[in-house]
Amino acid sequence: MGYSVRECIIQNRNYPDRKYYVGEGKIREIKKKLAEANVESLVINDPLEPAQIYHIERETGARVIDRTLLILEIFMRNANSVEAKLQVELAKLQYEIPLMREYVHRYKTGEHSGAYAGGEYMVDQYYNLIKRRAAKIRRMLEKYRKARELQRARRKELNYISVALAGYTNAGKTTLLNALAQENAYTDDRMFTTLSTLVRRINNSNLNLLLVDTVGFIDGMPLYIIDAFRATYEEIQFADVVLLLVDGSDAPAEIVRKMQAVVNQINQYMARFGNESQISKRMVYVITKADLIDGTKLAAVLQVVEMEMGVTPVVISAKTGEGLDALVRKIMAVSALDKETAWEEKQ
Ligand SMILES: Nc1nc2c(ncn2[C@@H]2O[C@H](COP(=O)(O)OP(=O)(O)OP(=O)(O)O)[C@@H](O)[C@H]2O)c(=O)[nH]1
Ligand SMILES: [Mg+2]
Repeated sequence: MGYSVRECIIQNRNYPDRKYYVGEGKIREIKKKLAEANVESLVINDPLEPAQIYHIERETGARVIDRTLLILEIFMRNANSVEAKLQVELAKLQYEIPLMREYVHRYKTGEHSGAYAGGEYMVDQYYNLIKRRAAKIRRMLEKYRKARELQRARRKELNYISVALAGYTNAGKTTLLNALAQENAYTDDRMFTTLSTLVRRINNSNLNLLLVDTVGFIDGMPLYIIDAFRATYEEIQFADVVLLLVDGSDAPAEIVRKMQAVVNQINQYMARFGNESQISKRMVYVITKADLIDGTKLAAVLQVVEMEMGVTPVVISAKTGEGLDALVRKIMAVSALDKETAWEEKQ
């Protein structure tokens, strides 16, 4: 987000403090540091309870940005289509409603004063306004979802095989789409560069493959963000083949952690919205940025992934083109398998 980081503070605890997240002594220490260094914001790398945000802000006077709000800020900065903007706004409202409730509660019980000069009535009014806005956005997003559904049906009629580019944020999804479809979509070494889906046909006239770029995953992403982006994640749910991309230039343990985060979130999504559980059969694991890894590290990565995830990933570099042919072959094999299963199930 362009913040300059003054200091990182870590506290070892068995569990987070209910009131301040860190201990009471620690929060005073932080308060002192903030005042001395003239720092305005406190970023906390975990999602916080509304009451914790309230207490930390009240104690330190700093603006608290928890992990969820930071993700939302990045989303807000990067949303550039009408649909993505609405999705982010909805997620932001979902974030704010419980926080509002917390402040309203403190206000009503007299614990907090001044923040809502204008009185209880105004607060209630604002609260209702937020709820009405959220309902309105949901209705608008529903129209986009319907439109996507129609597009998918049309693609199916034309016998296209849809391939969703899913995976951790910054894994190289858009770069792969650019390489396979000779497209020029915007990529960047930052998180959540892509917030709108983009559908492109693969640049090979013999194959009816459609690539669908999607929003990346990150661990600790709350379900209501996934919820708000439902129309986007549906592209994964209904794809014939789902590529699960993870950055190969990370450490092996990090690669596994990211893969697990993505799989968990897709499973969470499917448990909520999906009615078929066979998505794992349609998944292809892809290790990206092979040009940044040497042979020894690659062997270590493959071993850890096979051991921990029980899968053999395809290794590619969108930059050099390495592994792209093998990936396309794998996609064709998985989609053929899918058709066979569907046929068998029908019998
Ligand atoms: N060296 C190397 N860099 C790559 C490769 N693929 C992607 N990158 C870089 O990785 C960064 C992220 O790439 P993107 O394609 O934007 O990643 P993404 O998965 O679409 O990211 P989000 O949309 O932010 O979730 C960019 O700086 C790319 O240039 C690759 O094969 N090799
Ligand atoms: Mg992208």
